[in-house]
Amino acid sequence: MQVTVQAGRVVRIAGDAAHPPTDGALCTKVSRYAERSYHAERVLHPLKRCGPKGAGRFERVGWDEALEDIATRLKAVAARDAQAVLPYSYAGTMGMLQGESMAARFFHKLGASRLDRTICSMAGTEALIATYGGKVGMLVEHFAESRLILIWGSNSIASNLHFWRLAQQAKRDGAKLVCIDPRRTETADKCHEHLALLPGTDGALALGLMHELVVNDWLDHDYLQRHVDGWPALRDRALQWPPERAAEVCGLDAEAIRQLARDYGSIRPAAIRLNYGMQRVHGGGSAVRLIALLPCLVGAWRHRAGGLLLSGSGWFGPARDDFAMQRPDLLGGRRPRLINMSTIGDDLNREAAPDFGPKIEALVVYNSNPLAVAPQSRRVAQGLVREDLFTVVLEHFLTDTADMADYVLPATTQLEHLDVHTSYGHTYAMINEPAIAPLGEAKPNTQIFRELAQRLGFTDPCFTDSDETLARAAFKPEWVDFEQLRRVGWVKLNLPEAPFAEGRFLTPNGRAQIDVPGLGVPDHVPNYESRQSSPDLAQRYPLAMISPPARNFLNSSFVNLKSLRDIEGEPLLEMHPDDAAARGIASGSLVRIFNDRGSYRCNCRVSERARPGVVNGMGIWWRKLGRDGSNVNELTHQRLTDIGRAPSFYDCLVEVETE
Ligand SMILES: Nc1nc2c(c(=O)[nH]1)N[C@H]1C(S)=C(S)[C@@H](COP(=O)(O)OP(=O)(O)OC[C@H]3O[C@@H](n4cnc5c(=O)[nH]c(N)nc54)[C@H](O)[C@@H]3O)O[C@H]1N2
Ligand SMILES: Nc1nc2c(c(=O)[nH]1)N[C@H]1C(S)=C(S)[C@@H](COP(=O)(O)OP(=O)(O)OC[C@H]3O[C@@H](n4cnc5c(=O)[nH]c(N)nc54)[C@H](O)[C@@H]3O)O[C@H]1N2
Ligand SMILES: [Mo]
Repeated sequence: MQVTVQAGRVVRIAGDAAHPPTDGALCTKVSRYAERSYHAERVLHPLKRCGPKGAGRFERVGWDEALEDIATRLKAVAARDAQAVLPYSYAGTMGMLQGESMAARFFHKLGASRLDRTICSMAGTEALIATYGGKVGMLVEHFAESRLILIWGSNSIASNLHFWRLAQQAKRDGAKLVCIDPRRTETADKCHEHLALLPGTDGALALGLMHELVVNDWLDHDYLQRHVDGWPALRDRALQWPPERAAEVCGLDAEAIRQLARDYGSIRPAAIRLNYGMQRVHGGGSAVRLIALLPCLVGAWRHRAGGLLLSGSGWFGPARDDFAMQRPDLLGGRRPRLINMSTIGDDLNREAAPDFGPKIEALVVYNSNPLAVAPQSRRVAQGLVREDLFTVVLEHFLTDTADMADYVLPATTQLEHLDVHTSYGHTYAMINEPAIAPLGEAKPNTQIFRELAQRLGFTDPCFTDSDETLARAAFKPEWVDFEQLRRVGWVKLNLPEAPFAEGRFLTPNGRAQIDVPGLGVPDHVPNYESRQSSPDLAQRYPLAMISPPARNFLNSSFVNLKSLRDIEGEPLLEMHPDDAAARGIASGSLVRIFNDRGSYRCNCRVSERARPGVVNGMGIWWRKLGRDGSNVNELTHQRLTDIGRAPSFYDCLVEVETE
């Protein structure tokens, strides 16, 4: 991102044409980053609650007063049991400095509860690690040369624009594009085929494809034999999944599955762009394991434009120096409990118990908006409104979560602070130089935790490291030369072009793993909530609801930008014409979506973007900008995925009625 500054003010933001992965393009939302940073509602001074808990009424206070009071409160809680303090952070910024550097040091030294950061990607992450030994895959640039691309559980045009450019290039050169997604997305519109399967049935589809690859002998026996452990067991399982059976589970035509298998078995090189959308269901981990094995069956890895990419963030593993940044040694011998961020709703409401530990008494939120993004938000709200919970939120805006705080501390945006970044879509390390001075009294997260550390009497010299020092320590110099990073803006990791052409996966024996200790041979795992797995529930709530990102928001970020909100319109539910007709719902009318967990009112768009039986609750709106102070997470639940302890946002039954 190139930022033009005049008289200390940002006047223009543009992509950098010299940066290969982005090729000069910014997505709509990030191109509004100046509007976001100069927003009239930016929090620019520390704020202290002055109304009832949760009312969002604050008065301006000075930094000294705020930090002194926060330090006193945290000290008092920690004196009883530091585990009663919980940090809560995620993807607001994914920078290594303003994410988990000084913050991690601070909470390690304090001995606070540790946060299990599962909310986005953990099912897929652990599935890839089980299969390949790391969160690694194809290098994204090589998709441009693929002849067949399966875009699987990803609305790339909306959420992965830089990959989409490469897919389009392949398409122009004659590649076939297939989209596998319950929703007819903008991306599906532009693919040659679209398989609109039921949510949470991807594992069954993968097994149906494998069945066809086996019975037609479209297999790379040599690759399987040399580079994969456990194939016979998976072959036996696949033989139990003829396309008719898979089609029944997936809500597809058997012929569509046969055709996809024929393509995948014959077109070379074949690439899969898997994305996290498909792993937000009960069986998400198993489904990723199955899909991740497909390239081994046909030997797709032999070519640099073949294989699979879910996330390549694991390629940065050897390059990052997380130990230096986060200093887990500050824990000493302590091993504080782990709280799963995806069950924050329940955990904020738990009393002290032997299998839980102390009640959560203090919560420090940064880079996240849990009240909007965590599942079953009614429970999250119930926890945050507790009078005996002390909550501090580091933010740019008064989000739904910030409204529940005792203190809101103004944080800098990426225009105002230094950071370094990895990526999960490409393999370039990047630097984020500050373009302007902090606005108002905002401070970088690092600085806020530095000052808190000082007030808590943490004298270890690591608590005075500057951002410059942190940035220099983030990467190992043999991987990323800091001077080059500074000079150019990015450094491409030195990686093999076709990393698994000769096997050499990151597992201990270098072979891909099918029968994994503790997990067994992967199988289709049905949703918690579906017509097939919970027929009684489906009687009352017959529609499956998914809640993928809105194109013009980034999770719950950017929802408060008028120019983007004007494009999105208002909170929206897409419903298929048949389902709408059965309920007497007209397009554009107000509907109530409900289940046993809650209800949410929004506008209904009758549209074939929704498949029969599935409704699409778009985007993560701020609750307070929705209709009744709620959003789609009012309906989701806190049950976890089969692997990785992650939320199953898209595994959710509802009913819809007109208002
Ligand atoms: N514009 C925009 N871009 C974003 C984000 C954003 O909020 N907005 N979020 C960022 C973040 S944090 C992440 S993790 C990534 C997410 O990146 P992706 O995982 O690629 O997310 P989506 O593009 O939402 O893809 C999810 C797609 O999966 C589909 N889907 C839902 N359930 C299923 C299922 O059971 N099976 C299959 N096959 N498909 C299913 C949805 O309809 C949707 O089209 O995107 C990042 N980019
Ligand atoms: N129903 C449903 N729920 C979902 C999803 C879904 O698809 N459907 N997607 C899930 C996914 S993939 C993810 S990753 C999570 C994301 O959930 P979060 O990580 O909570 O992401 P955001 O909602 O974008 O909130 C990030 C907040 O961080 C703030 N922020 C940004 N930069 C900084 C900074 O430098 N300092 C500080 N202090 N604050 C900063 C922003 O202002 C913003 O309010 O949501 C999950 N929730
Ligand atoms: Mo995410």
